[in-house]
Amino acid sequence: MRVKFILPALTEAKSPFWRPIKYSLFPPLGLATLASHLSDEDEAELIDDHVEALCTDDAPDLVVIQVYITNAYRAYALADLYRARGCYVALGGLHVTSLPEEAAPHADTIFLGPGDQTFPEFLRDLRAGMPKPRYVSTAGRTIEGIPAVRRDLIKRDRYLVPNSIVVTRGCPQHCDFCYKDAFFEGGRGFYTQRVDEALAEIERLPGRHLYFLDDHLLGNRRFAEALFEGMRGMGRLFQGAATVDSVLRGDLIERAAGAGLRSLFVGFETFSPANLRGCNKKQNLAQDYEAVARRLSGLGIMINGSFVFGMDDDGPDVFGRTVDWAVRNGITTATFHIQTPYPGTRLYAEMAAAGRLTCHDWDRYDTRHVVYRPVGMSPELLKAGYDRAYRDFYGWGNIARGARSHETAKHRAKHFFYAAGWKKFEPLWDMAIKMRRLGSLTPLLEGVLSRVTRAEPRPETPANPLEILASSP
Ligand code: B12
Repeated sequence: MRVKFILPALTEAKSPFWRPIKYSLFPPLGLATLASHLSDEDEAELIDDHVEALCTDDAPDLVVIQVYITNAYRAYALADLYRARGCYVALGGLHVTSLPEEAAPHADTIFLGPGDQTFPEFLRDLRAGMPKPRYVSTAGRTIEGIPAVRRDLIKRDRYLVPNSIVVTRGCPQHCDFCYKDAFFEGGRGFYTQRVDEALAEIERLPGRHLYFLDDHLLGNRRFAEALFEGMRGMGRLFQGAATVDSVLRGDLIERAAGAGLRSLFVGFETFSPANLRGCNKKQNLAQDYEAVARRLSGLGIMINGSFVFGMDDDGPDVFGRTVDWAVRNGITTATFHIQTPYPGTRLYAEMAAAGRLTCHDWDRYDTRHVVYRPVGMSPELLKAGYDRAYRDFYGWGNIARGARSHETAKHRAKHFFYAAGWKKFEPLWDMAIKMRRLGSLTPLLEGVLSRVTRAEPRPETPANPLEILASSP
């Protein structure tokens, strides 16, 4: 069977929101995971529309498309095109799970929830000539013992961070704005790989740097402890994501640092207790955010802080206060979001019931646009404040001020290099991406990087310095 896996891009590359550096960060791990269920006789191709030309004049037997909210329209158009040509089309992913009735007319089969059990079941049914129109992931969900990700299908040289990896699914928390509860409905909402399998997957990855894309890498203490224990001495440097409370609790974060954690994505989201209660982000309530920043800085771990603007307790002063706090506390890279109610979430249901949704164009549900009526300010003010927050945070003065907040010269240098490297040299990355030469800047940066991270390249494969610049999805 000839199978084509497609990750459609959000819009045409000419869109004003197109940032090559952002969309060349990570390969489509979800699709490469599904591809592992094919048999040796099958011919598989994996196309990532963000980083390569998508040719549509072929006619594979099966087309598998991953649908996010912002690529939904393009995904549906591609699905229609292939179905008109007689190909069997399967659609799945977050947006299909949120809005199955919207997706169904564009597919022969749709999938709700993670595909680790349902996709192999579908393949068996398809080969037997009896595929169902809908597969729903429910009981028996696990990633223990699933086959190794088909990394051979990933074109590594197209990505800044080809070594992305996921060793868990979901998250133990239940924030109202998150897609997770709907996606994992009817079964387990947080589960892990087996530690030995996760370590084997890490061993298979060349180079030195890893990026864990898990929603909450510290979410299961026992698993994380064993993982970090196993990683000690592997000589890896890695990035991941975790919650504020997990950074402050016990010594897990020290163990992570000992295993090579160098940068952490932390969901601070808001300083307002009313906002935190409003969105059910209980794990952040009454936590000392400054202590989180101090603890991580003390361990030499850079912070990619996530902040959301436009919750109901936010007024026009929220932007300045947030940027000021982030700079003062040495946050290296900041990801600001305009609150976005994704379909399927409790936030969406509440906004819809209150008649506050002002836009149903999914292209604009990208956390850069205001798609609802805010309470504490006008939509225009919210958008302008969000844009200003990015400009101010990444101004040269604030990059230098943030760097100075760290105690050691090494951390100050790392901070400056990462923050400036991510935002100030974007045209340089864009040029390298355009020339499909992401490795071409290696010699230039290698010296600088080895100074700031003391990274000795692993003997068998040289480290790619660009990988560790990409600390801010
Ligand atoms: C890496 C990543 C990116 C990367 C690229 C994505 C990529 N190459 O896959 C980049 C940086 C480009 C990115 C950008 C954006 N992202 Co993003 N991203 C992620 C992240 C962190 C990891 C994705 C991943 O690899 N997961 C691990 C794999 C194993 O899981 P998976 O991809 O979901 O695949 C499984 C299932 O979904 C299912 N499945 C998926 N497709 C299909 C298809 C079929 C047929 C079947 C059977 C099953 C199936 O089976 C897979 C195996 O279980 C997720 C958070 C997360 N933890 O998932 C956010 C996430 C997907 N991103 C999100 C958002 C909002 C965005 C942006 C809009 C942000 C922005 N402001 O620009 C953009 C737009 C992306 C786009 N193209 O439309 C949201 C999506 C919310 C939603 N409801 O759609 C998420 C969930 C983050 C969040 N917590 O809100 N992102």
